[in-house]
Amino acid sequence: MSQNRRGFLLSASAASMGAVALTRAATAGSTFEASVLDPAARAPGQPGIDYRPVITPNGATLPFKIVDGVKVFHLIAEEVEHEFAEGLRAHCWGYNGRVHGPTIEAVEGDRVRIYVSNRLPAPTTVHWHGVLLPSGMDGVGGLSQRSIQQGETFKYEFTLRQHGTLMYHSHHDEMTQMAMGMMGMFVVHPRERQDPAPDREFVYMLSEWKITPGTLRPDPNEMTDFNVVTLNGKVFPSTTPLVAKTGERIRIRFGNLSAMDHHPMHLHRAPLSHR
Ligand SMILES: [Cu+2]
Repeated sequence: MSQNRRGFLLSASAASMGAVALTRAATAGSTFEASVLDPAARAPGQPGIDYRPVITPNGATLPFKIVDGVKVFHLIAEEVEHEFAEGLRAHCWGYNGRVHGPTIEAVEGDRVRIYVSNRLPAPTTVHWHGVLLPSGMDGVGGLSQRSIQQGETFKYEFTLRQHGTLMYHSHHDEMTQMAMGMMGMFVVHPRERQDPAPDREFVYMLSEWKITPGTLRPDPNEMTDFNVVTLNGKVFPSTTPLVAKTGERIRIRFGNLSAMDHHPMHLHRAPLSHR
C-alpha cells in the first residue's frame, strides 16, 4: 500500500468520524496528491469567478456555504408531491422538496461535505455515481455503510479529484427508490478554465417512470414497460425551453438514470458546429 493510498484511507475513516483536524493531519504526509487532498491548498471554487454556474431547466442548484475551506451542502431525502405536467401529479421521493434532487455543483479540488437527512418512511443512502471516492463514502447501503435510518443525518465528506458530469442517487433498495425519483446531477467543473468556455451550460437528468392512471405513486416494480419519460422530472409541455443567443457556445450535459432505456437526444432544427 502506498503512502498516498494509506493517507487516502485514513482521511476516509477520519471524515466518517467527523474529525476534520485528523483528516488534515492524515493527508499532510502525502506528497503527490497533497495539493488535491489538502483543502487548505485549494481555495473553494467560487461561482462567477472560477466557473459559470450551470442551468438546470425546471430544476435548481443546491446552495452551499463554506466552513473552514470546505463546501458544505445539505440534502434532505423526502416525499414530494411532484407535477410532471399539468394534470399529471404523483407522490414521489426526492430531495429538498424537488424531483429530481437539485444539481450539486463544485470545482475539481474542492473538499465537499454533504449532510444527508432522511425524512423518508424508509432507510436510504446517497451514492455518488462516477465520483472517485474514499472507501466508506460510496453510499452503498449494507456494503460501505449502514443505511441512514428514518430521522437520521449522515455526513459524507470527500475531496473532488476529477471534473465531469456526474450524478447522485439512492443506493438503498435502489430500484425502488430510484423509480420513485431519488436522483440528481453532480457537476464538477475543471479547476483550470477550458478554452473556449461555453457561454451557457445546461444540465439534464433523464428518467422513466411507470405511473398507472388513477394511482397516486410511481410503480417501482415495473422493469420494462414505462409510460412516462422525463427531462429533469418534467414532460412536455411543462419542459422549459433552452434559451440562448445566436452565436453562443452551448454545452448540454446529460445524465440518464432510467431503469432500462437509452435516450438519444436530437436538437431539432438547430444548426450545429461540434467544436
Ligand atoms: Cu449509480
